[in-house]
Amino acid sequence: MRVFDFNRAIVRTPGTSVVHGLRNDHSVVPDYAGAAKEHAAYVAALEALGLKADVLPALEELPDSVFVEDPALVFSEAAILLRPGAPSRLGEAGAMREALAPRFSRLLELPGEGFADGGDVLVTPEFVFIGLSARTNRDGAIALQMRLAELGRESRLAEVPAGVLHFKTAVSLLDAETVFATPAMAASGIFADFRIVTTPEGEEAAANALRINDTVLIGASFPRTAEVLSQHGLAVRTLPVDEIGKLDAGLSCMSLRWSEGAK
Ligand code: CIR
Repeated sequence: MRVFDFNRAIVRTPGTSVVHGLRNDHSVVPDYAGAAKEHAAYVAALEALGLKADVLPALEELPDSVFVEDPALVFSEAAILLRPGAPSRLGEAGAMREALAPRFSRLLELPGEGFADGGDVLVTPEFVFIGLSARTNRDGAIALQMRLAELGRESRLAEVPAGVLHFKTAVSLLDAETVFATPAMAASGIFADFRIVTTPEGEEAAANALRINDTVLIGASFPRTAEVLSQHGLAVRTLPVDEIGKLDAGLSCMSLRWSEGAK
């Protein structure tokens, strides 16, 4: 099985409170109807790619809870409940525990009191990168390394470039040996063992692409990215991300993905 082969997903419907989600730039205001439409298109795309997507109900009291990638990390064999690094998102872990318990026979928790967001975790075939960011601190990252080791998974810590929310804001996996990264991430040296495709100028936000099975999902506002990735022989599918982009989010953030029944 390849690390980007999936047949299951968990997503959560955005509440109307999503417009109050955390964001860096308060000069732009996300639109609820638009965000809901983008989310619906995203779920339809996952289903079209062959995933069974379980849609959890909206949680109005947790504005960022649509970004289900952050409070947990899931694999075929187990799920790990994380501890989101933003105070307003802490409650998402408890809600996610309820969703994961019936779906995973092995559910691990992050020991200690450190913080770790799933957006800072990039799974590659050989090991798992854990980005140190404003959301994932060293204690949380080391605690996550312990849990990953219990699952027989090696991991490496890496600094997230300054001003970048999550590790995966700036990089995604295109295939087993290739990443798609912003120039800053590409220059960091973290991906010295990988082939790097760099985001076209002005399309740095496209770095949060999402490889699912034989397709790469990218934001529809990144035409040059579509061209570049198609030239690399990848099947590209575009999705609207303007509203969720205003919430500093991208395509990976809106689902937890795994391959049920895989060895
Ligand atoms: C936040 O700031 O936490 C949300 N507004 C966006 C989370 C994006 N999640 C991700 O990149 N995994």
